[in-house]
Amino acid sequence: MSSATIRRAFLDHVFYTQGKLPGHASGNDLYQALAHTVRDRLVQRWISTAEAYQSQPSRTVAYLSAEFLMGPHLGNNLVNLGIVEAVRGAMATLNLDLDHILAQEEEPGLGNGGLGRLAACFMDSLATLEIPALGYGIRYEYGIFHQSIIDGMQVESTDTWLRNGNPWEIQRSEWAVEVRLGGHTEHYTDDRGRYRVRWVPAKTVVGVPFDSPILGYRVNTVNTLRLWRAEATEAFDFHTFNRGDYLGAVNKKVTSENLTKVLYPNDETQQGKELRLEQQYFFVACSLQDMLRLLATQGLPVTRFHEKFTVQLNDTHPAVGIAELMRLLIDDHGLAWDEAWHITRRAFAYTNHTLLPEALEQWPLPLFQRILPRHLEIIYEINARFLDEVRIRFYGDESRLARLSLISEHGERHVRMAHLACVGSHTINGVAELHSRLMREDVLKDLYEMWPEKFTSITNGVTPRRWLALANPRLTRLVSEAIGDGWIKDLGQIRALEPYADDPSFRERWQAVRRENKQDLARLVRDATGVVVDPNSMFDVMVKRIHEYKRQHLAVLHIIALYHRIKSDPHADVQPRTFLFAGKAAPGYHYAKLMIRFVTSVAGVVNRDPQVRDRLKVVFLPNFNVTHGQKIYPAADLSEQISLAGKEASGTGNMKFAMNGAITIGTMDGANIELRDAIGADNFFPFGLNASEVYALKAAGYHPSTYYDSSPELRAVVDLIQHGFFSKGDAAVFRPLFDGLLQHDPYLLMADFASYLHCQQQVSAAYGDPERWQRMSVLSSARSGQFSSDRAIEQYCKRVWHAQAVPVCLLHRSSGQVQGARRAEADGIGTFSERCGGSGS
Ligand code: 26W
Repeated sequence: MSSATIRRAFLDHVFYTQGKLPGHASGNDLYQALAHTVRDRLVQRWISTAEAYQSQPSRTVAYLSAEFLMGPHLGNNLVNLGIVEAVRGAMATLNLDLDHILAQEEEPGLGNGGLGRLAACFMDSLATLEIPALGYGIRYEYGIFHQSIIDGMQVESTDTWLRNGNPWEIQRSEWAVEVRLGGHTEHYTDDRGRYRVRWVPAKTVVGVPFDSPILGYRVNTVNTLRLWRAEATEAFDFHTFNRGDYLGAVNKKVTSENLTKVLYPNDETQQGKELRLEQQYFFVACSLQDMLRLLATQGLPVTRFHEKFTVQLNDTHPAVGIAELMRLLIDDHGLAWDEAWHITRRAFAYTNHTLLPEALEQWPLPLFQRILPRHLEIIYEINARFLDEVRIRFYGDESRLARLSLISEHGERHVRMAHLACVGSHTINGVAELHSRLMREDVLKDLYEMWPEKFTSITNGVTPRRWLALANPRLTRLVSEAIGDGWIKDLGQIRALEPYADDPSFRERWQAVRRENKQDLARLVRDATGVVVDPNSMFDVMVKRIHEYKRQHLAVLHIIALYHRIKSDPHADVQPRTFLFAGKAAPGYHYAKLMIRFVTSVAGVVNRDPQVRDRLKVVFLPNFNVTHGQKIYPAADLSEQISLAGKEASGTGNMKFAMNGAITIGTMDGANIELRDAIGADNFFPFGLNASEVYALKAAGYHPSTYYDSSPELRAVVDLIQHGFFSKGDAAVFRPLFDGLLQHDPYLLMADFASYLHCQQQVSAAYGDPERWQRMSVLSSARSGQFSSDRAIEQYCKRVWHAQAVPVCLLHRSSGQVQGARRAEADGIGTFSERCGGSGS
């Protein structure tokens, strides 16, 4: 693909697609034109992939997720096509800057945080590993809210990511499906004397699929991300319409379309909101119908559903799919219960992403009954049969029955979605070793004892394409010059970098790269916040959703302690640091919003104080998203992973930082433990109580005030806050914060404070020795290979999905090869992929 071809195609799109002369093209016109140019280069691969999958019987992974936090597509597609430099050159001949054009893309922020971003990394790895896969989700019209900081506080506004159109999607109206909601069921006996159920819904909505291409790295595979949008049915209530109530009828249409209007911005707190259950059921019902359609196009009967599809539940959000598949098989396809259950249990697998009790989904029975009356009957039946099994296995253990039931009877009755997910799945996994163990020993203990063989652990991973090759081109160049570029597809190879840690000239180049990255970030910070930060200072970074268990406020206590040291002794030995925070708080999570205000208030004082401001800077960068992450991870010196042990299921930011050469300070939580083991204890700063110590301390009775009483430094810090030092003398502002800390402190900040400060002291000492720090930094990247999402996907393929690669061979539109391939197959001349061989040309 030559620079001249790209240039020609681009200019054509400026003219024919955007309808502009190049001289009049806006930033968005240029972006749209380039996006279309690149999309055109994907189409042939996309169609070839569909043909390859269609023409052979391989298993397809259906990844069901209420969230896909994809981030911008254009740059990633350039990386995966291997044409970044060609395109940069083509743009340069037109006096255009590629980076400027890339920056025009509105990122699809269709996720809250870790879970949605994991789904995106998995889509990249599935395509790169040439695994037949479909991502199924919701096409939210408004993604995660936009965050601004006004007077130090979070202010939300809507994310209108679709306002300029989305060049990456193709609407597939011909595959629209109907989804029923509400109403009641009727029971009858059919003409063959069988007991049947008819669901009479209160309303019907239409699901329209929008497909986006997901290209693998340097392969022909282009998988599909299929997101559903809700629309009103065609005959949307013509009764009302005929009665002359046109506006009433239109209003019903609006109501249907509300279903996919907005992403719920809660991360880890479940509220029993009707619309959310409707969203979950809607996209799952659409997706299962779509799979049944695909099965039919291959001429396969529904009884072979589980052979063709392996359905992964990304947390419990799509778990209602288990009841929906049962309903489809029994009510629509006339299968007997046992046969339907056999198929369902072999099709589904469930990933748990959280141990926090407040995040475990439970739906109030009346609400579930109102929206999904037939599904509730099916869940009752699943439960009755399941509890019969439990009765036999655990004879006489009545309390176990209550604990295991799919229906909780504490207070108002609820449907427990995690129990449904476990009962209906063949495999259940946690997302890091510790998390999987705590899952077995705590939240899902009874289910584990029922079926220990179903449980496994697959540690999360992140894609090195987006998080290194795209986000950190300078480091990518340096690494590839040293060890070749095989690591981009096989991150284990990055270990070959290890010896370079001892090479002074390499370390110098390493440091130069990191310095330039820091300068870039400093510019971004200045433009976004007006704060000028010094790239020579240590960039100490904490970016993630704001949550008490993640303990951003513990990092702030450290900052206050350093501030106090300098104020008490201007000659105190304090390593210059820039503290960078970013992350969104759920709009209804007041305590988290107060934590943001705490960061910005401390920033206000520290950054203004002439005695301190050249040594400490504190910044809260608004609106953390994938785009910002791509600038932040490559520029961080220190990665803060300081959740209370036992609370963070895995974390994935920790991996992005480590790959990019940041050093981690972290608790023994989630994947931090495996990260420390991989990178080596010498190159990692662990602190704090571990999960069993946390458990023991809480069991023994935790008294946070004893730490306050016995530590003068902690007392000084807390007193400054209490006296309103960071809130212009208004002691009331942060009272909820420190009252909580001194009285209950559920996340044990007081207990971990001393250890954290001590560890930070060691971090400072290490940073003060640049040779040591750069060596650690190189080793951090070199030993991060196992945290590639490719490794995670390989494990899912082997242990959970039993899915194999299907290399894709390019079909040529003009040569009639498409029909040719189909005919050859019908004639029994081998399979399409066999004839193509290899990974195509
Ligand atoms: C129902 C409300 C709700 C919404 C989202 C509950 C739970 C969630 C997600 C499961 C929260 C989430 O994103 N969890 C994160 O998943 C990541 C990917 O596995 C992990 O790395 C993080 O540790 C975990 O917090």
